[in-house]
Amino acid sequence: MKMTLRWFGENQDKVTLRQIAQIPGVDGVVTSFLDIPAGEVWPLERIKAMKGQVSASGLNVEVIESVNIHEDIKLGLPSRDKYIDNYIATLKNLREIGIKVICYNFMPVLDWARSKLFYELPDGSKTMFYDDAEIMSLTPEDLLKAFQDQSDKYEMPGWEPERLKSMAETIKKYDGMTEERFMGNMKYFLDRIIPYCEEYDIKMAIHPDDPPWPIFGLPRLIVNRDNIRRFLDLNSSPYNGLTLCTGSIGANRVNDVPAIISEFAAEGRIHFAHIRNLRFVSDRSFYESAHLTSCGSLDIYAIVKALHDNGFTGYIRPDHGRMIWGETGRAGYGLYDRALGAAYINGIWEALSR
Ligand SMILES: [Mn+2]
Repeated sequence: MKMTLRWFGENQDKVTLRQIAQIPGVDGVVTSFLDIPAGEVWPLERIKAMKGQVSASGLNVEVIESVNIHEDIKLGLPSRDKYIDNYIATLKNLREIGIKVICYNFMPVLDWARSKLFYELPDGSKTMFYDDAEIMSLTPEDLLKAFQDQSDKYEMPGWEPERLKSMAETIKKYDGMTEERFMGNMKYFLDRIIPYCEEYDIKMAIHPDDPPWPIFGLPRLIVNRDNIRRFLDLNSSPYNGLTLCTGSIGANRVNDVPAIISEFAAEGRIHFAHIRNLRFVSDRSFYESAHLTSCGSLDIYAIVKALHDNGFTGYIRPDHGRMIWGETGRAGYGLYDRALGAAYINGIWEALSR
């Protein structure tokens, strides 16, 4: 297991590489270029400069989160081939700096959703809150505006204003999109890129849908054990794998997260794990708690044990944390609570390994 922390890049993150390098047991960062629109080729010079900067801090960079998928690929439009070619060109450039895993998602139009980005808990810490009734009462435009109003001026990944400018039109294009056709579009994408991934030794790791049920009438498929199985069967190469996000899969209380991890880790299909805890307020309403099992509704010990006992050798990062000790910054991505999460997960791992 290799412990990492997400870092959003120069000028995109208050948390510095130096701070990350000082967290015990964190060897690397997971990063991206938020300003490059989906569908464009990532320039090799920028990739190399980023690698140089990360290495100078004594950290590795072997995971990219995310290289986003152009909407035309998800929609299965004729223009998708051009964007898939660009995706392959980006993979080729990322191979040059030794990238091993790409985290991505195949969520239509909208990425993750929350009703509050800085919900204050009784102890004064602030965290993200999801309330399904509230989300369902909003239009996608309302939600985008709510995100922008709350985000403390940071551009939220997946909610880039540029990408969402024509959100209503893009959502319309999904009219009549069936699950079968959507799965077919996933398969088309995978079958074209996976041979290159094998050649470049870069594993694809799809992130589950967050929350794991449809919002705004759009299909969302990476939501439970059976659908993950269908997805992995679309292309049986081990290079077609998962980012197992405990908070996304765990948001549906029917999902048995440790069992899902055990099954797919044993098959070598989990390449990257996002570990966070949630506390349910009701069935479809929760906030993101501190990582400890005792702080939330998920059994983080059982989750880490499921990875450990099934031979997981990939990357882990603590997922969202709360804002504590007066810290401000990018919602979910402060330094302190995530550092505590990394230390906690490292502690469980060490105990399991001894
Ligand atoms: Mn996640």
